[in-house]
Amino acid sequence: MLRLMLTARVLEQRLADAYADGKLTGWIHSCEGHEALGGALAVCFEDRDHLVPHYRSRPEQLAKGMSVREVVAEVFATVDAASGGRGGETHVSSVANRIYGMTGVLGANIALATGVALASKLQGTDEVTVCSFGDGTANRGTFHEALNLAAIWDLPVVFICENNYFAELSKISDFIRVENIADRAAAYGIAGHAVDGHDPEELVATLRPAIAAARAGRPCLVEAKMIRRRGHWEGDPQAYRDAAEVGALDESDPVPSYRAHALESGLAGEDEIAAWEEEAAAEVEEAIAWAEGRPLISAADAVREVYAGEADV
Ligand SMILES: Cc1ncc(C[n+]2csc(CCOP(=O)(O)OP(=O)(O)O)c2C)c(N)n1
Repeated sequence: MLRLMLTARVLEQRLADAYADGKLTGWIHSCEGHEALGGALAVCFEDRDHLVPHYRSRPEQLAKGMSVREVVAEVFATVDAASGGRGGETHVSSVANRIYGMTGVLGANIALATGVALASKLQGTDEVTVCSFGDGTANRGTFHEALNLAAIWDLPVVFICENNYFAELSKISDFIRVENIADRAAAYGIAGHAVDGHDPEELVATLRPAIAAARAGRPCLVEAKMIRRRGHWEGDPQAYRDAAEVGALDESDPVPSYRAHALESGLAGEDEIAAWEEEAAAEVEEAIAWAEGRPLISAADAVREVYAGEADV
């Protein structure tokens, strides 16, 4: 778990640098602060399971089996990306890894995930679909509709709300009145669990039984509470966030804190962790250097295959 978290963190840092240096177009919605969920899912997913992610979910995409290079290809939108470069940072798909990217419409992925879970059930498989989304997205109608359908149809799906206390430029206290988004599960007759999203071990302790229950037809909602460490997008001046709050972020940083825990509890040694950090940095550097040299989709190809029967627009 720590190894994935270290890789995910250096990936975010180098992607932010590449964006600041004008090396890639589009956006970077930093996943800094969300790494523990990826670490936990890495040990909970089965290969046959599905992921319908949020856009701030790169650690989960790594957890589901995408390589750093595959993720970087998506973010740089090179022709090598699964979408051929049509998707970009926010719409990562990797059908080979059973990852079906979100659309530009927040919350649409919650309905899509419910459909994937329905397909798994109708086909008689024992696959689970994990669907992630933000706290702001938990106010969309699709969230409520999908949770209800999942409940009444006993679908194998785990909904994970990555509650990072912000939706774009708004604080959660401005748009949600309940303390735990997980409490909303009760309205649909499914289990809801609110957990520390900075602690991968606590996440595993919740997610393992949650995924097992979903596999047996009992869907649930997990709320992972975490803190968005950077702006909504890279370049966001965060004028809506006070300086003391930003200054205190390092006290709640999940990556160094789990690194320290791993050392203290003897799970890993300093040399081993340092080697992982070196390997992660090298892997990310290599992937970004590679992506910089790869072509982007041409304007003509960008619209090809968007609509059925319009291959030659
Ligand atoms: C239906 C819809 N409304 C608004 C937007 C614009 N928008 C993009 S990201 C975002 C914030 C989402 O916040 P949250 O779900 O908490 O995710 P986070 O950015 O915190 O990961 C908004 C409002 C959108 N893409 N789709």
